[in-house]
Amino acid sequence: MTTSAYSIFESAGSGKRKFLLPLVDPDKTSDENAARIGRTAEEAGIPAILIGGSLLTDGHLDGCIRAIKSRFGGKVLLFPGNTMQLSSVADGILFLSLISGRNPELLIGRHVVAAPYIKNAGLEVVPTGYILVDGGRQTSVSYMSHTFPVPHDKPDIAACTAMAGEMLGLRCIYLDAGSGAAKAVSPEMIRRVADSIEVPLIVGGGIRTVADAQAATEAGAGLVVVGNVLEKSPGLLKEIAAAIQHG
Ligand code: 1GP
Repeated sequence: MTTSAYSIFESAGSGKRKFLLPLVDPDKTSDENAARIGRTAEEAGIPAILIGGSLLTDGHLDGCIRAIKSRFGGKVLLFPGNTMQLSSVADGILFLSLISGRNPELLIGRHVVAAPYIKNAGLEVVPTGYILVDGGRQTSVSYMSHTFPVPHDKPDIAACTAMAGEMLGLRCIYLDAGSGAAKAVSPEMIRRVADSIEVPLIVGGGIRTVADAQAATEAGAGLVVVGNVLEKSPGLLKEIAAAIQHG
């Protein structure tokens, strides 16, 4: 039986394993670079790669996924910025509900539009409570979604939001300071959220170094997402994976 993406997340949720999830933005990544990231991730023992971005300007999503999969045997999961970013070539999707916001379109509206495509494509669905956290500057997500992030120094708000998401049946929580955040989600907030929920916790946004990734996992993140910095320093992928993926 093939492993589901969620079972990978669950093993991280139980605290036994920690994983790096590289994030590939199809708009910024050539096929050649996507294949290279796939090969490096394969060599580093990474179980899944996320793919998505705020915008998709060149329709290159399917090709980018195929390029990753040409060298990578793990899961390629959609992390869609909008309903234009769906692809049956992927293995699954983080079905994101933006629970830190109060924009009904991103809590349920776009999901209604996307649901039949996702079902027909046979994608594995991972219902994900997405919590946007202030990372020190306005992010594309905040602008595009018309939502305010949770203040950086309000871990209680993040924890209560995560608890409510779990109670609503969401199967993982993603704390995101947004791509290129000036400051990553604080260890204090990660700890407070991790202590408040049972489901796997993903943390990303502004993680640039091995130390940043370790700080996130030590505070309770099971899965750490790194995007931007891998475009400039591809070697970091293996370094971060080696530092956090043990056990
Ligand atoms: C953004 O969490 C991801 O949604 C990754 O952020 O690009 O800053 O690593 P970075």
